[in-house]
Amino acid sequence: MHSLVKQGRDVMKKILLSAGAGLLALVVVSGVEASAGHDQHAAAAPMGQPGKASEVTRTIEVSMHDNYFEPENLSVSDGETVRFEITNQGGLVHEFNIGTAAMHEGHQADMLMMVQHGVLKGDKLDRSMMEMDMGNGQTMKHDDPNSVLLEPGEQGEIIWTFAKTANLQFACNVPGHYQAGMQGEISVQ
Ligand SMILES: [Cu+2]
Repeated sequence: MHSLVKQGRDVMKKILLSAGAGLLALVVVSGVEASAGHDQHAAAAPMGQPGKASEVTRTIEVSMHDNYFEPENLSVSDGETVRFEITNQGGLVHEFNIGTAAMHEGHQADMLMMVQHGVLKGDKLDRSMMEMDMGNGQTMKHDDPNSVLLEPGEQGEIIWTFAKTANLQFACNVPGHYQAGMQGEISVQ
C-alpha cells in the first residue's frame, strides 16, 4: 500500500511540475479560482464558468454509452447558461467533461492514476477511496464543476455558462474512451 501511495505522489508531482508554469499564468488571466489536483484543469482556459440554476435557459439531455455520446455534437450561444442532464446508459464508468482538447489531455493523466490505484474499475467507482489523502492535501476526488463521473445507471447534472472558446469539446477521459471516440465538439456561436 505504501509503495502505491508513493507512486501516486510521484505521478502527481510530475503532473504538477509539467503543468505548473503554464497553468499559473492562465489561472490569473481566467479569474477562476484553482485548488488542488483536478481543479487546475477546470481553470486552465477562460471557457465560461459554472452557471446558476436561476439563469438556465435551456436543458440538454446527454446519454453516455460504450463508448459514445448522444448527441454527438453540441451548439450553444456565447453567454448562454445550459443545464446538462447526463445519464450513463452504458455498462462502464463514463465521464462528461466540458473543456478544451488540452484540458482533456491533462485530465486523462489524472484518470489514469485513478485506474492505477483501483479507484476506477471498469464499471465501479470507489468513492471512499477518492477522498483518500495522496499527500500535500491532494485527493483523487472528482468534483470539478465542469465534469461528472458516473457509474452505469447513474445520473448527473452540470450547469454551465458558456463563453466563446476555440476548440471546446465535451469528452470522457476514462483511459481509452476519448481515443475510442467519446468526444464531441461544442461550438459556441
Ligand atoms: Cu467513457
